[in-house]
Parts: sequence; C-alpha cells; structure tokens
Amino acid sequence: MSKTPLYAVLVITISLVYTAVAVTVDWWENASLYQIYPRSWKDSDGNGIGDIKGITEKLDYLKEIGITASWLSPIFKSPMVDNGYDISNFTEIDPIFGTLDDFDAMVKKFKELDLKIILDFVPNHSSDECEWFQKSIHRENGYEDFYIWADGFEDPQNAGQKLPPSNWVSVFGGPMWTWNEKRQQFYLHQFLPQQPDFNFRNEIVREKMLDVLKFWLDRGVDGFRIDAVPYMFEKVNSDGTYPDEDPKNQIYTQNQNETVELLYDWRNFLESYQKQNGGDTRILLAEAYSPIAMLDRYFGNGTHFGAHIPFNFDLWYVTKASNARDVQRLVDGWMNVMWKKHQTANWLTGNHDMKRVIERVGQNKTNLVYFLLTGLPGVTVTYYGEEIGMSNVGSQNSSYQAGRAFARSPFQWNDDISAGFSSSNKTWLPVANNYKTVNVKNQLAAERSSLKVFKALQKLKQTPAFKAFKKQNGFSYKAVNDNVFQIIR
Ligand SMILES: *[C@@H]1O[C@H](CO)[C@@H](O)[C@H](O)[C@H]1NC(C)=O
Ligand SMILES: *[C@@H]1O[C@H](CO)[C@@H](O)[C@H](O)[C@H]1NC(C)=O
Ligand SMILES: *[C@@H]1O[C@H](CO)[C@@H](O)[C@H](O)[C@H]1NC(C)=O
Ligand SMILES: *[C@@H]1O[C@H](CO)[C@@H](O)[C@H](O)[C@H]1NC(C)=O
Ligand SMILES: *[C@@H]1O[C@H](CO)[C@@H](O)[C@H](O)[C@H]1NC(C)=O
Ligand SMILES: *[C@@H]1O[C@H](CO)[C@@H](O)[C@H](O)[C@H]1NC(C)=O
Ligand SMILES: *[C@@H]1O[C@H](CO)[C@@H](O)[C@H](O)[C@H]1NC(C)=O
Ligand SMILES: CC(=O)N[C@H]1CO[C@H](CO)[C@@H](O)[C@@H]1O
Repeated sequence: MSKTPLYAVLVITISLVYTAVAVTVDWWENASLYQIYPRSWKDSDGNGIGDIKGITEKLDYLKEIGITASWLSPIFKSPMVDNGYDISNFTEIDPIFGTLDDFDAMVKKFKELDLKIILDFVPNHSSDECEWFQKSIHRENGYEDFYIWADGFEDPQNAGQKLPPSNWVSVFGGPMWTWNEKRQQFYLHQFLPQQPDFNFRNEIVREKMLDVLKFWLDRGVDGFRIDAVPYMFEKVNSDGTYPDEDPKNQIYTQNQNETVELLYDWRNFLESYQKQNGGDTRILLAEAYSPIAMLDRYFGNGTHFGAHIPFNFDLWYVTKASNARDVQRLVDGWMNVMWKKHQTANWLTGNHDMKRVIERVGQNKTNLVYFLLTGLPGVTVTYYGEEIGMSNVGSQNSSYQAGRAFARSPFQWNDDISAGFSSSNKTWLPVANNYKTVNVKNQLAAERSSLKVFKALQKLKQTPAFKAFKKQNGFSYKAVNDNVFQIIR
C-alpha cells in the first residue's frame, strides 16, 4: 500500500539523449496504430451508422495526427448479433458498411497516404447463419466436422433428455454447448449460441481460413488483428469426450498449446505470401488477455514465430489512484519479458470492450497516459476518440454496459449536428453530451488540448531517439519517487 494520497500529481518526464545509432526497424516496429470502430467513426450517407466511405473521406485526419497504420473492427457480412463479431461470410462486406468497391477505394486512399491497413479477423467462430454452419448441421459432404459437435449424455433423471458433453461455461455465461434438433447433437460455442466455434483440428477449416486471409491480402491489406486468440481450441480426450473444468480456472477451454501452433501457421502463411508477392511485411496482431508467459509464446519460441504484436493491455491498470511506483511495476512486468528476447513492445490506450481512458484515470491524467504510450518503446495503439479524451456514454447500469457499447459512441469531429459524425440527428448510439466542447475541430484550433499533446508526442516518436529499442541500451525508466516516473530515451 502506498502512503501517497490519491490526489497526488503523477508526473512523467521524458529526457532525450541523441546519439547516432544505426538500427534499422521494420515498419511495424515503430508504428503508431489507431483502431477505427467503423460503425462510429464517420457516416457518409446520413443513416446514423458509420461506413467505409466515411473512413475514406476522413482518412487524412489520421495522417495529420501522426498515425501510421489503422486496424478496423469487423466490416464483414454479419447478422450483427454481436456487432459484426459474428460473421456469416468472411469475404463479403456487410451492406451497412458499403461494398467491395468502397473497400477497394478505401485501400487505395490508405496507400496514397502511406498508411497501413489492418483488418480484424475473427476466427473463433462464425455466425450460425453462415452457410458453412448450415451445411454442417445437415452433415453435407466435407462440412460434417467443420464445427465441434458431440452427442452428450442421456440424462439419468429425465428419460429422453440430453446432458451436455461437459460442464463448460461460455464467456457470456450459460453452457458452452447448445443442442441442435436437426443434427441431434450439441455444438460448442465459447460466446453466444449464435456463434458456433470452428473446429480448427479439421484441415479443411484451416485451409478455408487461409483462403480468407489470401482474399484480403490480394486486395492490399497489410495484416490482420486476430480476435479472441485464447479461445481457439478446447481440450478433447483421446476417446473423444470432453473433460469438465473448474469455471474459475479454465485449463481446458483457454490457451491450449495448439493455439500457439495455429498462430505460427498463419505467420508462415503471411511470410510466404510476402515472398511470392513482394511488398512490405504483412503483420499479425493478436488479441489475447493471456498471462504474459503465454503472450511470450505467441511472439515465438526461437524457431517459430507467431504474432508480431500480441496486444499488451497493461496500461489499463493505470487508474486515478496509480502512483509512479505502480506504473513502474506495470512497465517492469512487460519490459522484462521484451528484453529477454529482444521483442518489440506495444502499448494500448483501450479498445471497444474497455472503459475510456478518461473514465479510468480522470481528465487530468489522460495526458500522462499519452506520455506513457509514446515514451515507452515500441508500437502505440490508440482506440479512436482517446486522442481527444472522449468519455463513456450511458450510465454504469444501462444496457450500454451489458452491450459493452459504453466506449463506442460516435466520434466527435466538431460541434455540428451529431458532432459532425452524421448528417442525421439519429445515430445508432447517442453522441456524448460533451461534444460541443470535446471535439477534433476545437482541439486542433485550441492552443493547448489533449489532441495537441497527442499529436506532438506522435511527432516526437518519429525522431531518432525514439527508434524502437529491443535492447536495454538507449532507453531506461524509473520511478524517481511516488510522484515522478522518468523515461530516458
Ligand atoms: C520508422 O520506420 C519507418 C519504416 O521502416 C522508417 O522509415 C522510419 O525512419 C522509422 N522511424 C524511426 C524514428 O525509427
Ligand atoms: C461468401 O460470399 C461469396 C460471394 O458472394 C460466395 O461466393 C461464397 O460462397 C460465400 N461464402 C460463404 C461461406 O457463404
Ligand atoms: C504445452 O507446451 C509447453 C511448452 O512447450 C509444455 O511445457 C507443456 O507441457 C505443454 N502442455 C501440454 C498440455 O501439452
Ligand atoms: C517451437 O514450436 C514448434 C511448434 O510447436 C515446435 O515444432 C518447435 O520444436 C518449437 N521450438 C522450440 C525451440 O521449442
Ligand atoms: C484538474 O486540474 C484542474 C486545473 O489544474 C484543477 O482545477 C482541478 O482541480 C483538477 N481536478 C482534479 C480532480 O484533480
Ligand atoms: C448499479 O447496479 C449495482 C448492482 O446491481 C448496484 O449496486 C448499484 O447501486 C447500481 N448503481 C446505480 C447508479 O444504479
Ligand atoms: C432532427 O432532425 C429533424 C429533421 O431535420 C428535425 O425536424 C428535428 O427537430 C431534429 N431533432 C432534434 C432533436 O434536433
Ligand atoms: C476476447 C473476445 O471477447 N473476443 C471476441 C470473440 O468473439 C466474441 C463474440 O463474438 C467477441 O465479442 C469478442 O470480441
């Protein structure tokens, strides 16, 4: 426990020491990434929902604030039971967002601006409306084992009733197995029943997924952010049954070793694609709320390599109450692993499932989070809106909380109708009340603002002293006392 009162000011100082170091870094190692949530970034057609054309229209903004690459939350065909994370066709654009032509035009604009584009890849499952799942239900040739099916057990208490194959509990609560009347079997879903899990032990599934990656690579994307990595495999016994687990210690349904191997396969695929087609490195980002030892293996094991950037969510633990020594502990935890194997670190402000930075640290400390984000070595990842200090929408107990929508409100471009996000005053989520003052236009015009600080730091990041250091030389940090955290570059 620290003796520092909660109102203590946390100061972060960055000292620059310029020396000539000849280190070449690949584009992604010093990238400033930005996550666009397409529904909420810019609506081009006035229906209150953001779209691809809107992104193309506003892309210059990213260039202006020093971003070098962007990843887009899913824009694929989906019944939208889980806002696009339930995909019914992995190679079609959902009409809400536009068409494949719109997509191609957007990619072209990315290239013109020399920005990289990363797509979200959601391999943990498909929608139950996906043609593949429908074929699997009907045991069509080649699709029998596309998903994970099991008989379950006769219920000794209720004749004719079935009990699920194991006691596994889904991420959203409730059993991980759902009975399908037609096929007369249970299927597995780590998330909603409308999101059946693929069977990645099936070679055909693996091939289909590589086809999906190739489809988008051929259209010019620079990499993929892989969603929900820990959930890709579940343990199966050698006799085909599924072992029960303690729901508080999910040893059989998360972080299985095969997950790491699948990542290595995908990395291989991207590398051979580059060999055949040229161009810059295509990268893998991995979303994994996994223990750091597992993340370490996601990077690679010395002979095999996985994700270039397994997301590091540690800045999330910087809160209103954090002092400099708390920050040091967080940074140590991650950097010690990075230095051991000369890996490239990465730091995130937040994402579509996390509370906004301003809610976590309070208005007065948001700039400090930007300083950590940029001052620490490696890749920065900024969730849209964090650069202007957008707040959560909806109260703690509202449906926003349940739908994890609190950090997904329309982007605040200016003080016009719907904050300049849409020409309509009806938007899919309400615009936050503070948009008249908290918006891009205001903050770019102001002498001092969150956005100005953010932009200045991103500019600094492109200077030689900030080159991505994979080794301990040329970079150090420490908590000088409870209130001052110092970074030397
Ligand atoms: C960052 O990477 C790019 C692409 O490799 C390179 O051109 C640029 O010089 C790098 N900047 C710094 C500061 O290392
Ligand atoms: C996805 O859409 C494409 C183009 O419309 C179609 O050829 C393909 O069969 C669809 N795939 C699935 C899995 O539905
Ligand atoms: C998973 O892989 C690790 C590292 O190679 C190994 O130590 C561990 O025993 C493996 N676990 C299982 C269940 O095979
Ligand atoms: C790395 O992982 C791969 C795939 O699991 C394995 O074949 C290889 O032996 C491992 N290398 C080391 C050094 O452990
Ligand atoms: C934030 O900073 C302003 C200006 O320095 C100050 O007036 C205010 O009290 C601070 N708020 C908190 C919660 O510390
Ligand atoms: C929100 O819900 C929690 C738990 O149900 C309850 O304890 C709390 O008082 C509620 N807060 C508000 C502001 O309604
Ligand atoms: C929304 O726009 C409509 C049509 O332009 C207008 O009639 C209405 O007053 C507006 N509502 C609000 C709350 O601004
Ligand atoms: C970790 C996580 O929740 N990953 C994604 C996997 O799928 C679910 C359900 O669609 C998504 O909501 C998650 O974002």
